Amino acid sequence: MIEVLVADITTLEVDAIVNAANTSLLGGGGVDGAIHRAAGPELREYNRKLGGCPVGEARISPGFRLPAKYVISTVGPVWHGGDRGEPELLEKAYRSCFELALEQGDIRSIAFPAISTGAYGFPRPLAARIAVRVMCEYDDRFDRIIACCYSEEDAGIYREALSEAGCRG
Ligand code: AR6
Repeated sequence: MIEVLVADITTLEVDAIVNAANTSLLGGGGVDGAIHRAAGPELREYNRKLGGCPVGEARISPGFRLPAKYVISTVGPVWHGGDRGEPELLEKAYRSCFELALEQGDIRSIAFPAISTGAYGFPRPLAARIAVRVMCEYDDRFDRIIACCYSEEDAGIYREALSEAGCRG
C-alpha cells in the first residue's frame, strides 16, 4: 500500500525514514538538515564512521531522537539536464534504500522524501514517476510505503504518478 502524505518526515512514526543526503552523510540543508536537527548530534557522529556514500547507494543509521527507528540515507543525483544518467541514478537510489531496508530485517514501514527534487534540481514530475515505479515494485514486501511530500502541490504530482502507474495508492 503506497500512501501519499503531506508532512515533515521527521515527525513520522515509521520503522525507517529516508534521508536525501549528500555524499558526506554529515548533514546539509533541506530535508537532510531537518533530519539531523531532529535526530540530534548522535546521527552525525554515527555517520562519520560510515565514511560517506556514493550517489545511488544508501547507508543505514539508528534514528536516535527521531520517532523512526532507523534513518536510511541515500544520495540522489544532481540534475544536469537529464543526459548524465540522472533518471537511472535516481531509480538506483530508491532501489538501494529498499534493499537495505529488507536486509535490515525489521523494517515494515518506510517513508521517503522526494529525493533530488530540492537543492539537486531534479524535475518533480519525472522524479515522482521514477519513485512510484520503484515503490510499486516493493509494495508487497512492506506494510506501509509512504511518499512524504512537503507541499500539497507535490502530493498532487505523486497522486498523478500513482494513477498513471496503475499502482495501489
Ligand atoms: N520533510 C519532508 N520533505 C522535506 C522536508 C521535510 N522536513 N524538508 C524538505 N523537504 P532537498 P535534494 C523536501 O533539497 O534535492 C541537502 O543540503 C523538499 O521540499 O532536501 O536531494 C543535502 O545535504 C524537496 O521536495 O534534497 C544535499 O546536499 C525534497 O525534500 C542536498 O540538499 C528534497 O529536497 C540534496 O538535495
